[in-house]
Amino acid sequence: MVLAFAPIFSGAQPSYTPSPENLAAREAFSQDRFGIFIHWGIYSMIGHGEWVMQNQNLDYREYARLAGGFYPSRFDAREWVRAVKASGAKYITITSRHHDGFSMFRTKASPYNIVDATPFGRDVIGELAEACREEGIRLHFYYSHLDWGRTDYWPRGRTGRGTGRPDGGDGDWRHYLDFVNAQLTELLTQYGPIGAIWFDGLWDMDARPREDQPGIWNLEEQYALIHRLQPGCLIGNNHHIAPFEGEDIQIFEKDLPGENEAGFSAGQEVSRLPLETCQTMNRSWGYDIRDKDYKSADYLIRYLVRTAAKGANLLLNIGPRPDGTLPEEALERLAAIGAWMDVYGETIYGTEAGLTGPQEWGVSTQKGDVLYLHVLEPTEVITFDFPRKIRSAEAFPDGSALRFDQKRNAPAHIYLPAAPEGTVDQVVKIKF
Ligand code: FHN
Repeated sequence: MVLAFAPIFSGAQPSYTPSPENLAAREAFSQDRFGIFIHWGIYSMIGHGEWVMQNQNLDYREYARLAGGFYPSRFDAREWVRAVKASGAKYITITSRHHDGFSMFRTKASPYNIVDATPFGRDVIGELAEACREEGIRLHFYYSHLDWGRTDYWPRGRTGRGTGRPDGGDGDWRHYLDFVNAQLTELLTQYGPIGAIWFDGLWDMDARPREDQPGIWNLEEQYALIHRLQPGCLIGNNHHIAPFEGEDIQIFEKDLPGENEAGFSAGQEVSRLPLETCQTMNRSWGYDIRDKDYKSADYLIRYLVRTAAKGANLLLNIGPRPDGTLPEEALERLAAIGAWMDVYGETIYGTEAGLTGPQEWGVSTQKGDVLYLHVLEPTEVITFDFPRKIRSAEAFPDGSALRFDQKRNAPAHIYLPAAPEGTVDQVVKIKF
């Protein structure tokens, strides 16, 4: 039996006008420039990433038995938050529920959750919320629209077809949407102010036209609910297409805005909303015991710089182990990025894309009448077109004056001292 989706609403929040709280939250979000993504769930026990249920066609009833053995004995929310804070990141986005359908938080909407279904019995999201509050780190929730284990998630999308759910499910899509609303309500009433809800999985139904998507997923009601419960809570949706009405930020997966290297961003123009790029530290989102292919700290710092130069935030992912620890490789990278941000944070936080677009030698960020040139490819002279008169150029952070010339209708040149061996990013600060 294949049931059609009952038409619920025609579009996402019609003619949405963001509230003053929401506009202030957007501004604060854009100032942050750097956040940490955490993909954690019972799949971490298998150690083959968060898609293991789909990739290995695991039966949903058998998979659910994992919960009975989930006991992350070394989980310490404060340790996580301190490591994140030391990296210079300003917020954490954690998977409250991923596609496997297991809720990592206290919920009355389903017994399949960390408090009721595991011997651990602790609300890790609640503990994280408290630690974030203590340390001044904002908390965002990832929330999967799609579900590979619920029988009311029917008709099925293009994934999760091999998890053994009965054909036809129970055919009650409205029931599923009510469950989603109930969980969103819990997430926004149990844990204090939440910076953002980060949806994912809408692409599961991408065989259906774009204009049908808000109706299928009930976005109008969901978005209105979120904004009613917490007007300052930002809504982002990793649907890989242009934002729908009611969304407050635009997300790019493994791509800098305007680029499409990963292949997820083909259908999305860069909007005027605050932007965020999410990226993995190794190749995986959820913990994969086989994956030691970590990007170097230098690479990640440069990626953060490139993201800021696009006027976007970087959301850098970590997949904690089943015992609740963060892999050492991740901790080392957090520390290295933090050491760099301690010195260079001024050139990243609160900046926007620089007037000078990407060049062969690097990129630029800007704050008011200050431009930061980030030289990522060593060179002796940087050449760039700049529409404003340069008043001064100095090396950052030491402040030593740099020789420059700028003639009318000709590119400007800045003459650089040799960068010490191992310089990740040679920064020039220009006032104009
Ligand atoms: O399927 C997910 C994936 O597991 C992960 O959560 C990423 C993060 O951006 N998003 C989805 C793929 O688009």
